[in-house]
Amino acid sequence: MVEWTDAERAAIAAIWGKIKVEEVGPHSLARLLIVYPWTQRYFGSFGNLSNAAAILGNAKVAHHGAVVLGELDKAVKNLDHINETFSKLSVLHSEKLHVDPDNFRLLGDIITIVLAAQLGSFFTVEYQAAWHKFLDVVISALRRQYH
Ligand code: HEG
Repeated sequence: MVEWTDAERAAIAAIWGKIKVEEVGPHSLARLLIVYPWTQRYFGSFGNLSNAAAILGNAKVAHHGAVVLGELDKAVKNLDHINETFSKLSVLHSEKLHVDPDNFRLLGDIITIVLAAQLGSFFTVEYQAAWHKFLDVVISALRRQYH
């Protein structure tokens, strides 16, 4: 069971309040596909992913990026029950989508980089630490149903 300090809860809420899901989500997924090209293999139905410009301009990537990031809202609102919140999503990624779980960490790191660039000095080291812990718990919940 994860324990959160009041400062961590406040930091996660403050960061989440600043995140524009429709901007950060699409941009983060596009970066994942560009920086780690092997992740494209899961998105064969998304059309043209042949170069960075195509990925950045791909409407399916943008839409899915917003869906993925938007899902984190559930974790933010259920900090004490993240495993249960994501148990079905974990089964989906493991048994149906067969996503290598290492990719969750890569996406988490990319989201953090995009946030740092967008939030600038607001993203203090204390905030980064709380955000990193939050993503770690989310990632561990998504990995949970892998076996
Ligand atoms: Mg996943 C579908 C969330 C990482 C590949 N992902 C989904 C869906 C959600 C979601 C909410 C839609 C589920 C549904 O339709 O019922 N994904 C999600 C989160 C994270 C994550 C919260 C990590 C923070 N996903 C992730 C990674 C990959 C991936 C790292 C691959 C590199 N997701 C993936 C694919 C689909 C989803 C291929 C199906 C997309 C589609 O065909 O529409």
